[in-house]
Amino acid sequence: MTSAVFVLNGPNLNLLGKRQPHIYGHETLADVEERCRGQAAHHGLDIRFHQSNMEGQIIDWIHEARDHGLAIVINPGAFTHTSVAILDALNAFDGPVFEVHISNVHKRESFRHHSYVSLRADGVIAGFGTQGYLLAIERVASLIKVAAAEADAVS
Ligand code: CA2
Repeated sequence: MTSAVFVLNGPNLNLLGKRQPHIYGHETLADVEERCRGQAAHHGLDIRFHQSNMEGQIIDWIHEARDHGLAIVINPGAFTHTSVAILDALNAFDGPVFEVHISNVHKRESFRHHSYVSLRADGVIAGFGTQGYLLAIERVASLIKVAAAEADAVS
């Protein structure tokens, strides 16, 4: 059964707000989760918010989203630039996928300029700080409203 927006976070994002605030800001991941939940609730959407430092765990959550996910918002962390396995898992998910990066990866080292996940993502947000997560949820909500209006129109 499809019911929630999956917000997935990759390695080291558990350190958000605790190190490197000049790059990633002062908010913790718990703060981001709370804001995402508020934004989603405003649109009547549920959230499943997860973080893992393990590639396989992220892949398992993507598989879970195949049955229970309306959309995936993912900040894959450094796996963005390395993981064909996460790309393959996302390719097996049918709904919208939005890739979020807190920092502007294109302004950083060249190894951050390539993303495997972008080959699947329907949209990419980078450099908007943690607000990027909220913008992605906003986009998911718009897509769901349009789909519901189209379904109404044909019924
Ligand atoms: O800008 C982003 O959101 C990134 O996905 C963050 C990844 C990085 O490898 C990507 O190139 C861009 C790193 C996440 C590490 O997060 C930390 C947060 C605070 C302190 C240390 C690491």
